[in-house]
Amino acid sequence: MSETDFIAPDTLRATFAAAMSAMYRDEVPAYRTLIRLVEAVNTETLAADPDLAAQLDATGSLSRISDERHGAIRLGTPAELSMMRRVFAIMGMYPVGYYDLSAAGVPVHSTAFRPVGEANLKRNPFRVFTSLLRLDLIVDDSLRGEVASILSRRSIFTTSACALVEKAERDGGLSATDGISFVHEVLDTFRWHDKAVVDAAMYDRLHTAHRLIADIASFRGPHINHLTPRTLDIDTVQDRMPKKGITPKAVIEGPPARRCPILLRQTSFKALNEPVGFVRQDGTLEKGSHTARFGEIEQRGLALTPKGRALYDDLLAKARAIVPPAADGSNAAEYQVALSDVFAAFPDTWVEIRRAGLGYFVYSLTEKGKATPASNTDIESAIEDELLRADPIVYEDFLPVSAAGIFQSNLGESATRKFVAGPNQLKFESDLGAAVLDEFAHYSDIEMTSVRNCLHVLGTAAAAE
Ligand code: OOG
Ligand code: NI
Repeated sequence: MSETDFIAPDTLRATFAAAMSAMYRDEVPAYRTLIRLVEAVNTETLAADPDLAAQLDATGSLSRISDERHGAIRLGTPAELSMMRRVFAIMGMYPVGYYDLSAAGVPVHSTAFRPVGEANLKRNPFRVFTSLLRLDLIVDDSLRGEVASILSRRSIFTTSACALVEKAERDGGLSATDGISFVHEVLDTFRWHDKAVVDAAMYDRLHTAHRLIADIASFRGPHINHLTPRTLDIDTVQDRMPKKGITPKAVIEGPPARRCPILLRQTSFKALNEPVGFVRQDGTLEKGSHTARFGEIEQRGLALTPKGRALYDDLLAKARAIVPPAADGSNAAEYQVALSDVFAAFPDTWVEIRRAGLGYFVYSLTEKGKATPASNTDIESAIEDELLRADPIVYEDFLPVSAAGIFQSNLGESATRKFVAGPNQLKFESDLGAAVLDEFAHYSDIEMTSVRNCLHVLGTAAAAE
């Protein structure tokens, strides 16, 4: 079979994302309600803000908004993580970034599998925040051994999924027919199981060690724990959630509301308490429940440079020191005020942000620029003369403090504890079987490529920048 006969990884990812969304909509009805609300607010926002609509259109990202989402899973073993990497690679999703959640009291470290490259992101931006349990953070030796042994007994991928991964790797792709089976088989790994693989006593021990350990080790597979649509106005969706019978968490994670959105703002609704059957030694079931699956929304803004990110991290830390956000949301209003005050130090016009080198932008020639005879000018003058336009590059990744806030809001205050271990990216990468990609290098590449495409106006001066 020649390469052109293979189904495109982008098509597989889009098909998979749609199938996952349909499955989650069936499994978690509140998610269906949330999707409808987000779609309505996005339509209203675009109608009320023609500039935003025009900007999204000019950068070719308008059409991706409505099917934009991410999901999250938590894996138990290095073997699961490395196989997951191979599965995602077939759908054009690669590990980007390393997130250490141990500092926030969550015994996992994570990456996000996502498409890289502008064209692939535009085709379908689906990504999966993927965490791996850090067994070394379970202090009780005997429990650690038991968790390892429970996890070693499960296989989270179907036999056909594994066979298709090997076939795709061997041949360099999958036929359309194999691609359809692949999506179907892989989806199975993300399914919810209402029957646990442990008895109630073991579940309680795991749960006492950490709720997340119980979530990871008690089931046959790593059920998708949330899916997150992208909204263009998170504050409005947050306000309207209660009217639709959904209770959001009190604080929106990330930067405050601003004229120029940066990075990522996220909020979620509380995880559901779902009936589960625990399995006794003799195979009979005992009734219980488990809390894991939730819904989330996010608003994405400008990708920041290392300089911009350092400023963001610094301001966020300051705001959190002034008003440490309580897990029960009781000081949410004070926290929002502190956050907005502190973030006054972050410029809030695109021009200032760009000139200060705080964010990444994609440059393109305007109609006037295309019609102008070749010149040799600098970026600032070309923008002033309306030969060039600069559009913000959207942040495609995640934020560790926000992720920790999302984890915490679903784990309850009692689960808040600090682990002494620090980040361990090398161990994570060795378990993954690959290095994670550097997010900054990726945005910088997109920016540099766009500058090179404007050489007609900018001349050789820009190429050297
Ligand atoms: C993942 C939480 C992180 C986000 O959007 O920051 C996340 C999890 O709960 O497994 O999804
Ligand atoms: Ni999320």
